[in-house]
Amino acid sequence: MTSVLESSITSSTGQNMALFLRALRGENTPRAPIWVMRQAGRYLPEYMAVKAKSNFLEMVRTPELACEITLQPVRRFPLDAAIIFSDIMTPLPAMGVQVEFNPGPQLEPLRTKTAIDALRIPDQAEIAPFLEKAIQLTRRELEPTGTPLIGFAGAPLTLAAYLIQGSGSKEFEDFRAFLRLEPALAHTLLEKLTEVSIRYLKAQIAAGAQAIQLFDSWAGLHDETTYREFAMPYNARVLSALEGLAPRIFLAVGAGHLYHVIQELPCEALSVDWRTPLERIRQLIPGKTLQGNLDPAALLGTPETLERDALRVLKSGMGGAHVFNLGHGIFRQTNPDMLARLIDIVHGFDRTQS
Ligand code: 1CP
Repeated sequence: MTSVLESSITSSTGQNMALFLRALRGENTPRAPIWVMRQAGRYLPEYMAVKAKSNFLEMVRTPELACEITLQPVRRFPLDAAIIFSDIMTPLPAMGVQVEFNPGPQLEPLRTKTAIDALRIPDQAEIAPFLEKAIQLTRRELEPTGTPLIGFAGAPLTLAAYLIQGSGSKEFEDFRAFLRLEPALAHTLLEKLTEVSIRYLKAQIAAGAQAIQLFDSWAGLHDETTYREFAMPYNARVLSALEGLAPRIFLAVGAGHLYHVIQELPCEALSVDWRTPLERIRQLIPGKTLQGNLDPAALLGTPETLERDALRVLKSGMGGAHVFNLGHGIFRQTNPDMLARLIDIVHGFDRTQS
């Protein structure tokens, strides 16, 4: 494994990296720090080279491999943060749920009282010891540059979507039906997922994660009443359990109709997808760090359209703390050179002059 030290000496990362944590603390930094959701993954040839010799679960469960893959994007690009290579499904096997990936998660749908009652709530140390090890290894490797490392988990209702549906889905209609047909069972499941997520995130922070992101990737499926009942209390519990331990980023995808509800959540930063302009959220929730929100498709355009789109996001992030990111994960067709270009644009944008 090459050390990140070599690549860092020539970059100004030591100074830049701290920017990410400063922005999460609410500082209106002179330039926006940038990292990218799914920055480790299939658009990188070096990721595909590891993947050719291994499979996804083995990569997640082998600390040396997870560390290596986490470092790949920060070696190649001057990113302002790393995110540990794992998955939102990682805590499920310790609860007694078997998960396979092809390439998305596949599991036995969990829809009966017996199956939900049988779910275990493992001790913190039992949930993902391999992930704790991967975080420790990665922190050691990142030490020379000071690049902060992000830990993450799925929001309880997003995890429940996969558990009840049994896989990814466009509409998640079986899951949405279940919330109507078996609300009490859904709450029992969400209670368990909340407790495990708290332990899972505390374990990541104890191992060295310097910020955490809670991914509510399927928030946009729900109307406000459903979201208030099945998502908000659990999101609030996970986030408040981490108060003071590490800065908290909350991501909701497709949630333009929910921000007036989401704004009640205890977190330092809100990650916004590309459908809602940042300035609208800034107006609604002044004082909160905003993360986002370039359409990942902007990286599939030309260098000129990328610059136009990125500058629009940078301007829209003014007026408060901003962490530049995509609105959701990077597409696997993305040419890595376009990401390099985006980082240049973000790093070249002086927020004190604009
Ligand atoms: O074959 C492969 O290469 C596996 C593809 C893959 C990868 C690279 C999966 C399967 N997960 C991951 C890594 C991953 N997953 C990361 C890595 C860290 C980084 O960002 O660099 C993260 C943060 C996740 C989180 C994750 N997994 C989310 C939340 C983020 C999001 O995109 O909304 C979700 C919904 C998942 C489930 C999942 N795991 C994998 C896939 C393809 C999916 C989506 C499945 C679907 O809904 O169809």
